Amino acid sequence: MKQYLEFSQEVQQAKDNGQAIVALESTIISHGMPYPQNVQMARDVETIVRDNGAVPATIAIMNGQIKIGLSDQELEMFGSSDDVAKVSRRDIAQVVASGKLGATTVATTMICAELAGIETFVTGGIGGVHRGAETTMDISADLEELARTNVAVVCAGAKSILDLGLTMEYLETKGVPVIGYETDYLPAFFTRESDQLLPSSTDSTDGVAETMKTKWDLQLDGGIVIANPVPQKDAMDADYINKIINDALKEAEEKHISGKDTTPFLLAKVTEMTEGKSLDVNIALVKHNAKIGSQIAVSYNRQVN
Ligand code: PSU
Ligand code: MN
Repeated sequence: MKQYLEFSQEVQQAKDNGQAIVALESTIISHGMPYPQNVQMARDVETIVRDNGAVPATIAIMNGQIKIGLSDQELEMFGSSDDVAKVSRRDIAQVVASGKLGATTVATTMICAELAGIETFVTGGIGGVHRGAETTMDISADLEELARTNVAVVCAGAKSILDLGLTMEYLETKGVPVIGYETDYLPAFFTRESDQLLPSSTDSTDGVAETMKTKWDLQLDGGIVIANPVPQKDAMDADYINKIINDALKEAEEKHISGKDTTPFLLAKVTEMTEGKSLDVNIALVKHNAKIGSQIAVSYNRQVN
């Protein structure tokens, strides 16, 4: 297995020195945001992780290797190329074997982070149960991965392009803890709250790290969702963004968008229809997640060493 992993020098050094490391995904760069804001976001997030005492490891696939940590030049390539595959669990072997460029989703980044020995992962939003899943069966592989892979995912909840109620039901069935960070309700990405009351919440990053350690000490395999709402000053008006999301969903249906194209289509539509306003919010919340996630990673690292 190790033959497929290639650590950047920075991440290898962090491992050797026992420093806290934060995993970052690459699909958010290649399929989640437009160029060049995506590359700027990726660089800024890495800086925030470093400023908060951890080492960033952006994960992606290239030249038949799973890269743990990307150079500045590689970030630019993943952000600007339109020939990058969106890689979920089912696609990993093929993309690695073919030597092509692959961007890792939340599910795949969790798999690679676990292989690399990284327990904390920061992103924007997770995939979930899509609206209408009772007929389409479109349920993100991110949820199955959360059920089985031991990585904590710091996010701003999930977008209301998804059915948030069904997403919470699915996570409950699969035994995945969802911890609200300074919130009692599941954040809805662009807004601080949805109508989904969470089973637990905390305002302590040490407390989150303690729960991670305890869960895995108890051999309760699987991930943990830490739901960290978008900062108040950056949050969007719920009525405004929900109307746009509904219009985007309608257009996706009319155009018969399905499978792995659905989420990138909806993300791009929402960015377009808000004239970039949603992109600014997206970037703001990822940066906030990077700060809180790094603090969690540092605390976890201290507790296990
Ligand atoms: N949600 C976002 N931004 C994203 C994604 C989701 O707000 O970039 C990406 C993540 O990589 C996530 C993936 O893992 O989309 C989920 O895709 P799907 O719904 O096809 O499982
Ligand atoms: Mn899907």
